Amino acid sequence: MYFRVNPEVQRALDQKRPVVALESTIISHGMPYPKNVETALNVEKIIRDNGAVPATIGIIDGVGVIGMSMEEIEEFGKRPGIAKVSRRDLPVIVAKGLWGATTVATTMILASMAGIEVFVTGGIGGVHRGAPQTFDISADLQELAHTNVTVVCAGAKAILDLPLTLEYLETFGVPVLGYKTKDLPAFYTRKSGYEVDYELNSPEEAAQIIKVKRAMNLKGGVLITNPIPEEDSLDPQVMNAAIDEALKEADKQGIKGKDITPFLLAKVKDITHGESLEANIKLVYNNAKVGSSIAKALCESHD
Ligand code: PSU
Ligand code: MN
Repeated sequence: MYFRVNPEVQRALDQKRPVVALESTIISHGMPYPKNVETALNVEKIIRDNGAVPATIGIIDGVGVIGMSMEEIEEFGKRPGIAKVSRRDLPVIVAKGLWGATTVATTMILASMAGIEVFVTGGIGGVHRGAPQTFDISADLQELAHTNVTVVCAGAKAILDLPLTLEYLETFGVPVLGYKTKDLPAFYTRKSGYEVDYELNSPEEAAQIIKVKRAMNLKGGVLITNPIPEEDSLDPQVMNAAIDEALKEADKQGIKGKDITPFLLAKVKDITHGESLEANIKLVYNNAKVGSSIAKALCESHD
């Protein structure tokens, strides 16, 4: 078996109770220790308090683990050298029996193998700025095109090219929905200035769309973008300046490929003296609330 499902998660799935998948790249590569572990455990608690079962996903000794223990989450937060695993890395890391932190793409793959339909994260990968030259487009977008999992995120941050990311998702038939917003959220800020395809007003509405998509056998994911709460959001001008500075630094140091997102996240955190990290944590908590409500609505609407 290439993956194992935690018995509590499996029981919930068998009994058609709500389960929410969570990724591990955000733990190993998206936030520093010990805030990463503290955040991951709090996210699980929020999901539980909201009546769903959390399933944090990662690869341990070559096995996809769906529903890590607290000790395993702690290990993902502090063990050095855990690979960042996207779709192309998955067979290699499994074959070699290594540890791997799963990106949005790989978490979707493993969630879907286990039968989990809803996945909560902070931000997805997308079309990077300069992609027409570099071809740097996250495998997350192709996964959304093909794998039947709903991803709840806080939009995409301006380290990406947002209009090109929206165009790409349109081409591949991925609905981009705004949770109580018409404006695509930009991660640290509530608005990007670009429109989402449709506004959603309730978890039930989201569940209905997911159900119809499933019934019509329209393959692929649904992207639900949920703005950071007003009180936690950051000044867009300050953030855009910080992102521009981080991008220049990445360029200067020749950072490329899979290293670029973790590099930019860490750099933006330093430039903002940790403010961006606090906002990042709060928006994930907020997504956990919305994601668990959607997972619940989806279970209640099962016929
Ligand atoms: N955006 C964030 N935090 C993250 C990531 C994205 O704000 O931790 C991670 C996610 O795991 C996402 C991955 O799937 O980065 C995308 O990396 P890439 O662009 O190399 O595909
Ligand atoms: Mn990339």
